[in-house]
Parts: sequence; C-alpha cells; structure tokens
Amino acid sequence: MSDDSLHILVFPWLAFGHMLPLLQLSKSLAKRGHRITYISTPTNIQRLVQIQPDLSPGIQFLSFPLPPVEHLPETAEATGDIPLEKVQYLKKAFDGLEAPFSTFFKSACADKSTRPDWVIMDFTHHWLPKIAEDCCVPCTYFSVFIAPALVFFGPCSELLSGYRTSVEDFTVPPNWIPFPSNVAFRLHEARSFLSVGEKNASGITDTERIVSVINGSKLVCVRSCHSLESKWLSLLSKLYAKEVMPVGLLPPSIEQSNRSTTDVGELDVMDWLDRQHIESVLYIAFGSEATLSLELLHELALGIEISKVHFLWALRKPDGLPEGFIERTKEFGVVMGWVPQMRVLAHASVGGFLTHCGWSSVVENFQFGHPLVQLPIYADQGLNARILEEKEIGVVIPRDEETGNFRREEVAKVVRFVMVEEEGKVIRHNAKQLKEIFTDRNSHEKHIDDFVEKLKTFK
Ligand SMILES: *[C@@H]1O[C@H](CO)[C@@H](O)[C@H](O)[C@H]1NC(C)=O
Ligand SMILES: CC(=O)N[C@H]1CO[C@H](CO)[C@@H](O)[C@@H]1O
Repeated sequence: MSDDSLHILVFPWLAFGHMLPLLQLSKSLAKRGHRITYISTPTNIQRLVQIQPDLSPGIQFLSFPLPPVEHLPETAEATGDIPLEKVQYLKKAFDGLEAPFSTFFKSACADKSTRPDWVIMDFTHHWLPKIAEDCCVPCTYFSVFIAPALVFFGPCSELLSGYRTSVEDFTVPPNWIPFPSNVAFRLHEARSFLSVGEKNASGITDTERIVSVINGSKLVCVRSCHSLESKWLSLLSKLYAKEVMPVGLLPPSIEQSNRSTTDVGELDVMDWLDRQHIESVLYIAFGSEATLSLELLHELALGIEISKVHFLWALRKPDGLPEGFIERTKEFGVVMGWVPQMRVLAHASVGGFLTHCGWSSVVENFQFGHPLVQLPIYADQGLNARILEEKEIGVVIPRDEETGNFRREEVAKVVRFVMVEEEGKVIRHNAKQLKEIFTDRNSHEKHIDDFVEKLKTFK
C-alpha cells in the first residue's frame, strides 16, 4: 500500500438506502487503494455481503451488536425490518453503539497501523464528532439527501432556532434560496414529515442529530454531481460555511440487484416482461419502507386497473389489494413480492416507473431514463418530487393538500399521460435526456477522484 493511501471508517445509518450507497462509495475508494473499515451491525453486514459477494479485501467489516431496547423487535437491525413508527427505537438502540464505538476508536487511534485518517458518518451520528475530535481525526457527513433538500432544511443556526414554528412554514421555499424554486413540502407531506420527526424515544430529534453531525464535519459530501445540482451545491456550501463536495451518484451495478439465493419467481417476471411490447410496462414499487394506507392502496390499484396500462408491481404484502384485483388485471399485470429492481428497470419492455421518489430508486431509474409517475410518501420524498417536477421528467399524482388523499381517476389519468398519451411525449423525451447525466460513469469517477484528493489534503 502506497504512503498516501488512506484508512477510512465508513459508518452508515441502519437503513439500506444509506448502507448501499456508502458500500458503493467504499468499493470505489478501495479500488483506488484505500483501506476501508465499514461499520454496521452483524445481520446488516451479513445481508450486505450476500447482496455483494464480490467485495475486495480492501474493505473490512466491523460489526457492533445493537443493545436490546424496549419496543424494538430483537431481530430488527435496519429500518426496513420495522414499521416507520418504530424507527425511533432503532435510533435509541443505535445511540447505544456510542460506547463500544468509542472504545474501538480510541484503541484504533493508539496504533499507527490502524489509526483512521477519516470518518465518513451519517445524519444520525450526533455523538461521533466528539469522539473523533478527541483523537484529532476529521469527520465528514455523507448525505443521501439531495442538496436541494439540505438547502430547504437550512443552515444549523436556522435549524437550531426552530424558525419554522408551524406546519405551514414547511410548505413555502425558505428565503435563503435566492433563485426561483418550488422546493417545499405540500401540507400533507409536511404533516407526515413532522409526525415522524417528533417521535423521539431516544430523547434527541433528527434535527438535533443532523446539526451536531454537520457542525462536527470538516466537509460535507453529498450523493450528487455538479451537472445535476451545481447551483444547489454552491448555495449549500454558503449556508453551511464549509466545503460541500458531490461524490457522484453512486449508481449500483445491475448484478447488485440480484439475490444470491435462487428466486424461482424471478424467472417468471423476466419471462413475462419478455412477452410484453417495448416500453409498454409501468413498473410500480415503493421500496421496503414506505407504505400507503389501505384506503389509498385500493385507490391506487383501482386507478391502475382503469388505466389499462400494463404493469409489474413489486409489493411486499399483496393481501392489501382490493378484492378480485389480481384476477381482473391478470391479462395485463402481475404483482410480485420481490423483483430484481435494476434488472426490471433495464428491461426493454419497461416504459415508466411509478415511484415514491426515494433517491436510490430515482438513481436506479435514470440509468435507463424512464419517465416517472410520482407518488412521494414520506421523509424527503416530497422534496425530491419537487425537484423532479422542475425537470419535467415525470408527473406527480395530484393529492388533496389537506388530507393527502387522491382519486383513482387521477391515478389513471397521470399513468396514461406518462405512459401513452401524445401530450406526455415531452416528459418521456426529457427523461431519456436526463439519463445521460445519470449514466456518465467518467463524471462519477472524476467526482470520487476529487473527493479523495480533498481527503488527502487533511492527512
Ligand atoms: C459545534 O462544534 C464545536 C467545536 O467542535 C463545539 O464546541 C460545539 O458545541 C458544536 N455545536 C453544536 C451545536 O453541536
Ligand atoms: C422536539 C421534541 O419533540 N423533543 C422532545 C424529544 O424527547 C424529549 C424527551 O422525551 C423531550 O423532552 C423533547 O421535548
């Protein structure tokens, strides 16, 4: 290993939407000859290694078992293992890693051969900067939230002062955005965002967490690239008064969406897709965490049924679908508990994606340039949806501002507009254009090179 190679600790929040992009970044860093110690909990690491069996020896895994916490199922180690309202207990358990991490960190720092040069941490690690600072090791916050979302939330001073006093304050773009923008929550999104953020069994809110993490970071890095959100990145840098670096979009490889165990169902899906017309199928998936109320799930399903557009729906619990739905739509649609998402998106028969606008799904989608039917559900998804709307590469299903309800007729209308109507052509065209930014591997590699150069200047 050359002298200027780095030893970097990578410690993501316990959610696959955070662990996977950071594993992707770890792989890129290891490929450049740097040593990575990737930290998580035992089962998460087992699952990651299963998803990516081809990892280089440059990445070493270190696991800390979670302490037991009341109301948290013993087997839960990631947000996808539990309903949304239990995530607060996962955060509480996560905070229990402070002591074992600190012990490990101090002893690693005591020896030149194991001393880390950097720590890459997530928004939850409010206790980590202090530990690292005591050993003079610099930290960086790695954000899976896009730059416009971070800008919307604002600089630490504003976050701490609690300048947003009412739910309505979350529905207007803040005054520190100097250019025209519609980045803000809808009222119903703001309500659901706040209702989750307020639950804090750990005694510390998400806002307090992220403030401590940003404040404790020598620089902030974002899963983004210059060509996508250059003006937002420079604005963010001004707001934080520190360097903000995009590390590229970290697109996963197609193989990554394979399961190591053979899935009998998967063959059928690919087979079914093979029999469909080119770009005719709407792929529907909301990831492993977001869920709709039963009422809205019905409305969505009935809207898709009315649209008559062919569809492939990845739905973990299909028993929530309206009675007779599967039978009535069997000529033009299939519902599966799990599908290899990247391979499905890559299939020539897929022509659109009905998504919750989680950023990982968006990054995967634009490897193939499908237009979006957007149905943001929680967390930062509403903000992602606004940015995507500005780019005119999809259409949001209209919802009641107050309740968040939507009607099946609207679902059908948007689905047909995005997938088949003549008027939707420009959306489909723009989506194909945007693919160029997302698939520009040279640019992504360059972003990581620049990031590494920056990290080295602190050594
Ligand atoms: C910000 O960092 C400084 C120096 O590391 C520390 O003294 C201060 O308490 C931190 N403030 C917050 C709000 O975390
Ligand atoms: C913002 C908020 O709701 N904070 C609460 C988090 O939990 C602690 C302990 O229960 C409360 O004191 C805070 O008010």
